[in-house]
Amino acid sequence: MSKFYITTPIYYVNARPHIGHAYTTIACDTVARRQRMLGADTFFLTGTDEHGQKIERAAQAAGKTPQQYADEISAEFRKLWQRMGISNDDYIRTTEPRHKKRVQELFRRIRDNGYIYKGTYTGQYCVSDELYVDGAQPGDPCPTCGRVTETVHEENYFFKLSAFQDKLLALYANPDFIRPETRRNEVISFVRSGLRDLSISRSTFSWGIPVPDDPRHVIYVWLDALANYITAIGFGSSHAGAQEAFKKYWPADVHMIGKEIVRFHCVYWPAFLMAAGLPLPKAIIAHGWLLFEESKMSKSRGNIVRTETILDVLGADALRYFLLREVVFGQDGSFSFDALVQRYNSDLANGIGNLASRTLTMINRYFKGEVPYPSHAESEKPAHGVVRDKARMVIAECSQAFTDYQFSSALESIWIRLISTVDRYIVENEPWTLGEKQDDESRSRLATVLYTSAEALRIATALAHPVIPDATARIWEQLGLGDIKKFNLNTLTWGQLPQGTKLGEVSPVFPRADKSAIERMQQMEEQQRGPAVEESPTSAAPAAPAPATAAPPAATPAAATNHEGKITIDDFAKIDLRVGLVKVAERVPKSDKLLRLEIDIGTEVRQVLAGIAEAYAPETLVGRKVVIVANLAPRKMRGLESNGMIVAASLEGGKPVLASFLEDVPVGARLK
Ligand code: ME8
Repeated sequence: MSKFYITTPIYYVNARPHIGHAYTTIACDTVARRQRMLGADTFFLTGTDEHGQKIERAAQAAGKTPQQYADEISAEFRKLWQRMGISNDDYIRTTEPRHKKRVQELFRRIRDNGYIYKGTYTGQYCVSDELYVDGAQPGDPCPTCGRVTETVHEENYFFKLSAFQDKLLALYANPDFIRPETRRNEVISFVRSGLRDLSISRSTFSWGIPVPDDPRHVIYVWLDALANYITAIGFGSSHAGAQEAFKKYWPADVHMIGKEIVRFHCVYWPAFLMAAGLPLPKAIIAHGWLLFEESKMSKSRGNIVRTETILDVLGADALRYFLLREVVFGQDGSFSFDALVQRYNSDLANGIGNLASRTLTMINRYFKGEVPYPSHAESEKPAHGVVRDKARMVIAECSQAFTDYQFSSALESIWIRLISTVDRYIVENEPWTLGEKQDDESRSRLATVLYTSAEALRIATALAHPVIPDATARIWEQLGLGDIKKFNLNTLTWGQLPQGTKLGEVSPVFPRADKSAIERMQQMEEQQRGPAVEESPTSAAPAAPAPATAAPPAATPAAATNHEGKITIDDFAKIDLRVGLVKVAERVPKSDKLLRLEIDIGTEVRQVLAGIAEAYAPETLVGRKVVIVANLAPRKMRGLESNGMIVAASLEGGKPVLASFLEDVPVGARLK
């Protein structure tokens, strides 16, 4: 029996799941279900990525320990996948002991093979992407998300990535390793431009897996996270069963990911594996982004759609079908409630749902619920042969499209070529008219038309099962065929529907949705858009906040002042004042007054420009706690973006004095 191992990315627990995460998970689930139907011993893995600075900060902002925080959000992902009937075989969390031990083993192996050395990293880092941004200068944005990078200066362990440049390029010669082609070309040109060694530990925070024999360091979160693909199936375990599983399933057949994490999967991951002497995954498939309101759906942009809303109103199959049919896999695609409901009605309610209910209802009515015998002479006529030929063609086309991960083409083939053809065929042959006649010829034609329709329905149902598992399982039962899970897709050919099969109870699988479905979903989303657990957006995000200036005291926004010059407590609450910790301070070239600061405000590090250079030497500020107005609109000064304002006493004719605290206060604490 062949095996098939497929993985989703493990999702960060810094925010709740949305339909962007569901998209990858649904695509993998579809592939896994299809592989099982083809008889492969399939293993489908998903899980959550719980370590690193990003999670540590998100937990801090939520007032929880990182472990509490990770437990809560990881449970939400798990619950959602269960509710959606996702068929994963395991769910890995990077905070589990099994994972931690095995990651340390991987680190050891790479080190023992001579690919790890100690050094010092000074450079820029993007916490949101957990990415070292080579060649960037302080204040530069992250090339991936556009947020301002933070300056990191610390002792680290380095991985000799540069030693793998040629081996990686040789690996990419296989056109199937990275798909689609555009992503492969990007990776090739990135690697050709030269690889620098990669820092694979951090020593300035502790939320991670300790480096073996040197627990002052934690392992870089991407090495920790990527390793899930092998730790979950038993790498590094001393148990015989786990070792067997690893031997059986590794290497993975497919890592499916979004396009923004291609570099980690296509460059770092194979290099880590080569360094450890382990086999490489067979393919990495990168899909595009789901857009909502014109930009990438993401927690930081605040434009997410929750999966639960769609499940409540239309069900999981509707979402699965919509995402895989509407978005060309590999490209970006837009989500809208209008388009979702339109697709649902046209393809599911009026398409396969209607085909099933009318075909099966007529078999009930005219043949007492038993699949009729088609007449041989009648079925040889071209009118019926059209459907049979289309069905044969669609079986072949669909198989190719699924193999190429072209879900939308596979579904297009089933719906446009097969289901529409049968719909037309039924209309042209008017079985309801034939059903009123009792002569032999009419009975024989009626039997052939209904057999042909039911057989085409069976084939469409089997082919669509991996995409819309619930509805197709029900149609299969209604066709009297039992449990669809037992059906082997390799055997699918025209004419297998046993004549005389007794139908199951017929009931509609996709009731039509009316216009109110759109409004209901929109309302549900609006109600949910309260305060989220997510990081707040920064300069790159369209709804960018915070701002900056020199050092005047926190000004009261004019709009908040009433006619007596007083403001209400609610007005004051609009100002997001927070305790920040200065991480980096330096003079802005050609300015006497301005300093450029990087300030940790608990949830993120902000670049702020402050006119305090005449009062404070930059080196005296690093490590000092300050008060910052965190929700001013960003402002540019001397070409640099300032994202926040430091609060200071502004003295007439004197130098500004920074607001500070006598007691110790945690970074990120709000002033109110
Ligand atoms: O990157 N459109 O986790 P993450 C399409 N922990 N797919 C989307 C999407 C969107 N708008 N938003 C999210 C991480 N995704 C790391 C991965 S793997 C070893 C570590 C999907 O929570 C897509 O698969 O940011 C994307 O790659 C993934 O979620 C990112 O999830």
